[in-house]
Amino acid sequence: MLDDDITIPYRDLNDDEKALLAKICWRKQLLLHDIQQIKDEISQVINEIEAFENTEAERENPQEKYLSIGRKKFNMDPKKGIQYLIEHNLLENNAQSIAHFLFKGDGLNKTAIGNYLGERDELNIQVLKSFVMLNDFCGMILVQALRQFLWSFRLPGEAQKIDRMMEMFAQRYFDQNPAIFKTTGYHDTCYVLSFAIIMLNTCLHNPSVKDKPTVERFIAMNRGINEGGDLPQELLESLYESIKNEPFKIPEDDGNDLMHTFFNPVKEGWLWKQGGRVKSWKHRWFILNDNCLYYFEFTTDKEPKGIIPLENVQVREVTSNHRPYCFEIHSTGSEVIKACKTDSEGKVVEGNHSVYKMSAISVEDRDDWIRSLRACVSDNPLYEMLATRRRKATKQ
Ligand code: 4IP
Repeated sequence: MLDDDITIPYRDLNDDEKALLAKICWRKQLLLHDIQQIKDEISQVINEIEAFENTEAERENPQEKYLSIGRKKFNMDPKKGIQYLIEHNLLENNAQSIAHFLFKGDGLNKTAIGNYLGERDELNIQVLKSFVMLNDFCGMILVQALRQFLWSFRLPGEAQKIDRMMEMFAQRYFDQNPAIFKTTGYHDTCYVLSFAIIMLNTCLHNPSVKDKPTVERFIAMNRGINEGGDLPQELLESLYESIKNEPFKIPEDDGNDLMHTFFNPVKEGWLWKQGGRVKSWKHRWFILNDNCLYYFEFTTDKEPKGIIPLENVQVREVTSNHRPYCFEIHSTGSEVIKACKTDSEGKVVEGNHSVYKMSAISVEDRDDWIRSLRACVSDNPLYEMLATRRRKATKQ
């Protein structure tokens, strides 16, 4: 008998033993094959039973079937889906019932929920109100409340819609946590702070943002937003820590809308830039940060060759006979764009450009630059919206 612990090399086996071993291996193969076959048959039977049970359930309970069709319709066209569910008595024709359905969200696509909640019709606005009211933010720190809210649907891409949704969020949070802010029914502070948190999230967790804000900078950025006064330092510190330790989870998107660019505004890379007076093209390394566009001769340079503050400018796609994938930063008036650069003698001088024409390396790269720049220029509707609120919150 062979001891379990002793391994005999194959070459030391005699012919009978080799034949026996071959037989055993073959049997094992057959056995494994049979086991696999049995497994396949079992899973087929399970599938058939499940399919049978589902049809039975639908036959017995047509509501289930209508509900499933209604959800699919909603995901393709939210209004039609809601209409369908109302017609089949699965929803009452009122804002509360619809809001409950969206809040539960079973089987619903978060983009579709966001689109429905963002519509301007009276019913949709009422549904949005009820939806926000279903959230319980009592005693939550603002970051937690934002996490919950921004995870329940995907914010749509239009500034007006985002504004309306964030406005209702801020009002609800304020109503449930009045002690945190000044007590005059004033929720602009909460609105401004919510966006400050969203931006902090981008800065801390977007790998292309090199200059990570410290807690002191975050506190300084939020000076005066509590009706002209400051929010408690401990509050701002706890918001900062929460975002630092755990980034926001936002529902997947197609990466092609305003909110996406707002979350990811920073970019860097090589571009060709045309001169202002002399129209030569130069290969420059660009960094987009803090609402400014910087360009350098080499990626390792400490000092930029030029700085373009993104104020009173717009960005557009253009064509050029000399280079492909061009876009332009142009002034909103007819004046020269405010910018500074280092001249050939190393002196800092004003720029001469009424447009900055750039050429990217591909269509995608050009479109990405245009998107990222637009998210940073101060006429971005989201920045406008925020600036208005900030003025109200700081009582300027
Ligand atoms: C220069 O051309 C470069 O293109 C400069 O770019 C540009 O300055 C100059 O614009 C342009 O005359 P030459 O080197 O052929 O003389 P860079 O500074 O990146 O080297 P900008 O303002 O684009 O930085 P004008 O406006 O000074 O002519």
